Amino acid sequence: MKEQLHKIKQRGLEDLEKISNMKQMRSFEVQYFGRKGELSQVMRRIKDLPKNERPALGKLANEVKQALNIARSKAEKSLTSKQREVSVIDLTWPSQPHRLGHLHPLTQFLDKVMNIFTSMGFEVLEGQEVETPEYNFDLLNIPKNHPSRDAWDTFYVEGGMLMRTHTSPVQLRAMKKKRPPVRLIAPGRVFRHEATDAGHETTFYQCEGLVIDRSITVSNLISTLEQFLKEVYGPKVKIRVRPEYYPFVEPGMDVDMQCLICDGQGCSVCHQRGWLEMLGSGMIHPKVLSNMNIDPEKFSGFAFGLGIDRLMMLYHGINDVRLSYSGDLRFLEQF
Ligand code: FA5
Repeated sequence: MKEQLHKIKQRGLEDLEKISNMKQMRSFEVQYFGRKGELSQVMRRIKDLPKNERPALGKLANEVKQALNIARSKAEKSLTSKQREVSVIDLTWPSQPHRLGHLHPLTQFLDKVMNIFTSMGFEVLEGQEVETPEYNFDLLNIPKNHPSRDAWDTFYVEGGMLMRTHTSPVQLRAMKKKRPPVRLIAPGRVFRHEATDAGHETTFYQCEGLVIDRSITVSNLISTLEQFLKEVYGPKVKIRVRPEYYPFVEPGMDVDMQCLICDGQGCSVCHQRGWLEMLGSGMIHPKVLSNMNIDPEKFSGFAFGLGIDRLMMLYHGINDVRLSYSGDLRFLEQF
């Protein structure tokens, strides 16, 4: 057995010198150290030897094992990293399954909104996210030092430009090229410098609506919005219209919807009111019509700004607007 152990050691050291990749290294390990490996088999037989021979042979077997192990790890280190790579990459191994993404719930909801309005004869326009103060405020009848500029504080960027606080500037931009009659919507992102909570974000989506023609009245405005909300939430949806001040409309009004998260009982999303403001709207102010080079004596119109995030929240029963922008897959994968 002593001789056998010496032979195993010698052959093992010779075999190690021939090894040129990790695959060979793994078979070497199995051949010598594996459960059925040569060395293990010899070591298992030591217990059957006469008692007085066991210590010396046990010691020798351990020395052989240790020597082979040290030589093995040296040989493994000296294998180049390239050889290692080749040995561990198995090109026939099946690849990881691909996870398919899908449209964000806000994008899906915006598609729904656009489908409803286009079916009502509206066209869809896109506006710019970086605006001039003139279009975001002045031409909308919000001159410098007007207190409502405070309510729409925003982020200013280089060159005196700002991140638009609402989609309303698109009304003016669209009317630079168009003449009445017009019926259009302009969805897009808007930005505000404000504290966030379950119902408020600093970046969110609005969808502007604009209709200008002869003899347009408040009842056209209310019926259009009511029709839209019923298309989205079903005929039983409860809405209320209340007067609101916006400098660019006269009269101005907000449309609230009964909070579907708490069924009107009051929750953190609706600030315990049971109602949630979904959009601002009104009849376009004659001054703004004039800024569009439209004669307010001949034409009238209405405009609205839908809060897409809140409409989407109520549609899906989501209780925090910030989830939409969290990038959390546990949230996104539900849609
Ligand atoms: C406006 O932005 C007006 N431009 C709307 C308008 C258009 C009025 C045309 C008249 C005519 P307001 O600041 O209220 O209004 O915002 C409109 C809607 O955006 C709100 O009803 C609400 O649904 C949503 N909204 C407002 N602030 C936030 C916010 N911080 N986070 C999420 N949604 C918001």
